[in-house]
Amino acid sequence: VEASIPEPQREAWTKHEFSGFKNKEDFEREVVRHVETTLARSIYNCDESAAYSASSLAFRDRLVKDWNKTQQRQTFTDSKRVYYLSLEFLMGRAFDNAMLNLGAKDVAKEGLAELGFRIEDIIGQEHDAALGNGGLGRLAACFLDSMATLNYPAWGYGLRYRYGIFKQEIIDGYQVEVPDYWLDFNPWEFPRHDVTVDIQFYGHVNKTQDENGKAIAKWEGGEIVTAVAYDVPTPGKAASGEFDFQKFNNGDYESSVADQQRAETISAVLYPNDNLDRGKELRLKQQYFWVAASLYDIIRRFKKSKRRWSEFSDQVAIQLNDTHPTLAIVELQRILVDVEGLEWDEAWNIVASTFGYTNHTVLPEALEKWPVGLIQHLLPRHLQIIYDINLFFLQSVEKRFPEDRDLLRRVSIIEESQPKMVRMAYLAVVGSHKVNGVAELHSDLIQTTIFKDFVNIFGEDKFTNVTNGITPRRWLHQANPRLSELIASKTGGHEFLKDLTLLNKLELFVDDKEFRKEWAEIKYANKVRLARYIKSTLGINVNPAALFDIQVKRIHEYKRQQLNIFGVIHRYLALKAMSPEERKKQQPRVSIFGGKAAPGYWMAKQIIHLINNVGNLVNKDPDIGDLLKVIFLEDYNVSKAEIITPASDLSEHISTAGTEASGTSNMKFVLNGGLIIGTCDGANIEITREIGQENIFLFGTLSEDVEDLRHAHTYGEHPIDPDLVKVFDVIQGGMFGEPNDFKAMISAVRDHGDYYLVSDDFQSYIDTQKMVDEEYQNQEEWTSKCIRSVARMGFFSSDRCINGDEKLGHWLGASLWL
Ligand code: 4GP
Repeated sequence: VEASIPEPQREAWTKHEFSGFKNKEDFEREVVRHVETTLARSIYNCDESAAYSASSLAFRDRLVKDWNKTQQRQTFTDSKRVYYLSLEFLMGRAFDNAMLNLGAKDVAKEGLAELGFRIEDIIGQEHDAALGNGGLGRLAACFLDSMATLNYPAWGYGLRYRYGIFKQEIIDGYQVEVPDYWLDFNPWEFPRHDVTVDIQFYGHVNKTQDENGKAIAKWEGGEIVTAVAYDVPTPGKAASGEFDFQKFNNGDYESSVADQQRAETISAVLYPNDNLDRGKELRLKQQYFWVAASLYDIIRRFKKSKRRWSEFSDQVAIQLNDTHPTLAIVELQRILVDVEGLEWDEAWNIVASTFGYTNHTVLPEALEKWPVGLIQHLLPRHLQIIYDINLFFLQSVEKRFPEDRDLLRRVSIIEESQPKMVRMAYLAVVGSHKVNGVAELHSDLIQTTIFKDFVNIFGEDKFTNVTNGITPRRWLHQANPRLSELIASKTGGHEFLKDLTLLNKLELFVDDKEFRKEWAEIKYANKVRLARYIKSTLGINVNPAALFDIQVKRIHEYKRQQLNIFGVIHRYLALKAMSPEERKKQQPRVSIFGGKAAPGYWMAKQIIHLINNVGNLVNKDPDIGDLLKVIFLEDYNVSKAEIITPASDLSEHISTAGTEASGTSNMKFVLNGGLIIGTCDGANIEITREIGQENIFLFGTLSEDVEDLRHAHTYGEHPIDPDLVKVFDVIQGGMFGEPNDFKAMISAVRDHGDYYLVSDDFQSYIDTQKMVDEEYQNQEEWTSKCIRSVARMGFFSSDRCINGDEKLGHWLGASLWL
């Protein structure tokens, strides 16, 4: 390990090495010191915000010690590194997570109490780091947690957006977007102003020859934007080893003067689209800026080890989180050929064995394509390389399948459309050694639909499945501390947080009445907490004893919040038609919604509007009272999910079969002791396999029947479900406000082919909800189902995704990434 301090002076360093706080007194001293010095406040002048700043700095100091050691250890052992490239990291809050993963929350809690603060209030001061849209970004965050906990030498590379996903406000029932400036105080990052790299855009390519007649391409001119590195250490659960190396310095970087103005606009804002590609030039700029800077850093680290290029892919694994970083494939080829002087084939072998690609969706509107002309303009050399990659690829296909002319057109990286487009997913497949989907059904689907031809060309082994997972540290221990304690008391401590399969020990206690009672009490307390939150934010009283039915996720037609709200209207009409005696027998329910719509997604915004308008009427209806409440929670995000998830009795995962690649909130809800109503889609199928079909409420069309139904809608008769017609009638009659506002929603089902099969699935949805009501009456049995389900959720830890599955021979950690 390099170190700049000579041997004789090191003693002084060792003697004064900062060791972090160890106990309450130390912690308090650190907090007071930070308030007085770092924050420059006079003593006793400390509000909750300052207390948060100082406490998080105290933890950061401790964290960074471990982190430095980890870095040194990794440099020393010089083993293969994993680089996770993701344009989104939906991290949420860091403070609580850091306290828990360092095992020092009690110390902080007592220390803060002595200083005059409640730890919950201090935790609540932190701004979410919301640099992601939804599932894809949150998966990246869970993977970081797992990689840190499992001690992998891993880095996540992302963009430090100044504005994360917008803040959602609901005004008169409509979504309004407010910019989310989150960087006013962020103690968790380390700016590395000395680690900068110039990134080039535009310009032209100059082709010359060297003295041996070898062609040389030089990318010249254009515009330079300087990238500055920021480090954000991720604490793993009980991480760190006993290594005690000297700090190594990393001051060996060239600095350069940045054109601040332009640089800021590139990384200013996260594109707010989930499962949707918008093809904006600035987005392409963001992508290249980020992959070029990341590769620079990756190669810099590789070069330190003084190895040969042929060893690159033994030392470096780069995982592409969706196609957003696909330009990294082209950029690495460019660096190897143009800058390092390798032959094309040699370079390509290195490239294609370095990258792995994860696909997250089969929705056609989400598959990324860029106009050839745009790439030509912005990245002229890269376009040439893409054309060459495509040429050599198509030549190899032609050789193997000389008869099949149409195949070349189908698999070409260049789509011969007007304008011509670069198909990023195809480029990612061609340039990676492994391609995975995120749940079994999804991985099967990509192999039989969008990548079918590529399976023929490259063989089945290149394509695999890694079913998503979630980190139990955040999504059980942090979000549901009481449940975590109860589980620990029965399974032999908190070991299950690092080996989630240990949850299976809970099966022994399913019939234990006392245990069930404690379990139910915790669920009730979590519902009370959510009820209080609803009261404080919306002013609406909900009864915690009612069935809490929750659907929180991005608003999208394929996720079918419209099916849910139509079902709620159907329930309301049914209740209104009952006599007061009959009503008394009904199961009270609180229907809770939350989620953002992309600002330009008009239909999704209509859905939000309808939900709010239904709530407005139903919640004030004296005939209904506690029997039905309809809640739309504003600005759903990670920290709110931590309150919402533990409070569900039932959660909804009701996408049209074949559209939700995996889903991960389904896993979070079950892990927190809630049941699911869902379709046979994404990871719902594997959840069912694990927990047993008697513990889940499945309904609706199967994915293999979806295409036939769509065909029938378009070319045959498409009678709308009569109960759904009644729902449409009251909406159109103005029961929930101006009918015109909801015209498009209804017409999508009735007049435009019902692409998402809302009408087809309506009746089975209603029937299944009825079953839910009936089963909920038997609370003892319901609780047993919840416990059994949690006991069987071990498979869904994100640790399994990183480590691979024991039974399958560690195929992700060991052979896919590393
Ligand atoms: C999401 C998928 O929609 C979701 O099913 C999956 O669980 C998640 O990725 C993580 O794999 N996809 C996106 C997207 O967020 O933008 O494509």
